[in-house]
Amino acid sequence: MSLDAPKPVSVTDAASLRFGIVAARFNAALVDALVDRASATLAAAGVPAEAIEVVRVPGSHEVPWAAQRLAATGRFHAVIALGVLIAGDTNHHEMVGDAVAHALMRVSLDTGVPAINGVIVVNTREQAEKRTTGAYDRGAEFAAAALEMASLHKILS
Ligand code: RBF
Repeated sequence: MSLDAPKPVSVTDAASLRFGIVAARFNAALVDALVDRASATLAAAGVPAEAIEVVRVPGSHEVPWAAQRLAATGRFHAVIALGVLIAGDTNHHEMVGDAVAHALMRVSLDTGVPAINGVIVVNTREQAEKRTTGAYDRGAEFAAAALEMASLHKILS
C-alpha cells in the first residue's frame, strides 16, 4: 500500500472524546508498541487517560468481535483495532487480514462507531518491527485517524 499517509488534522475537541482500543496478545511486544504509540498520540492531542479503555484478545482474528462489543456500548467516539499478522509457511495471515478488514468495516457501518483498522499484515518480523517499534510510527497514524473520525462522529451524530 502507499506510504503517502495524510497529515494529521487538528482536532479541537479531543478532551471530550472517548476511545476504545482492542489489542491482540499474539506478537505481544509488537502490538504493545502500537498500543503505547497510539495512546501517546491520543494523550498528546488532549485525550484524558481515563477516556481510553484497552481490551485484550488472544489474536487478530478475535479483534473485530471485541471492537463490535466496545462500539455497541455507545461509550466511545471511535474504536482502534490493533494486531500484527506475520506470514508463516502459508497465506493464513492474508486470509485473516482480509477477514479482519471486512469485519471491522462491518463494525463501523453496523454500529455507526468508526473502527480504525490497525491490524498490520506483513511478510516478515523485520517488516513488523519497522512498523511497530521502529521508524514507521503506525501507532501514531492509527491514533490520528481515530481522532479525526471520532471528532467527525461527534459532529455528524
Ligand atoms: N494472530 C495474530 O494476531 N498474529 C499472527 O501472526 C497469528 N499467527 C497465527 C498463526 C497460526 C498458524 C495460527 C493457528 C494462529 C495465528 N494467530 C495469529 C492467532 C489467530 O489470530 C487467532 O487468535 C486464533 O486462530 C484463534 O482464533
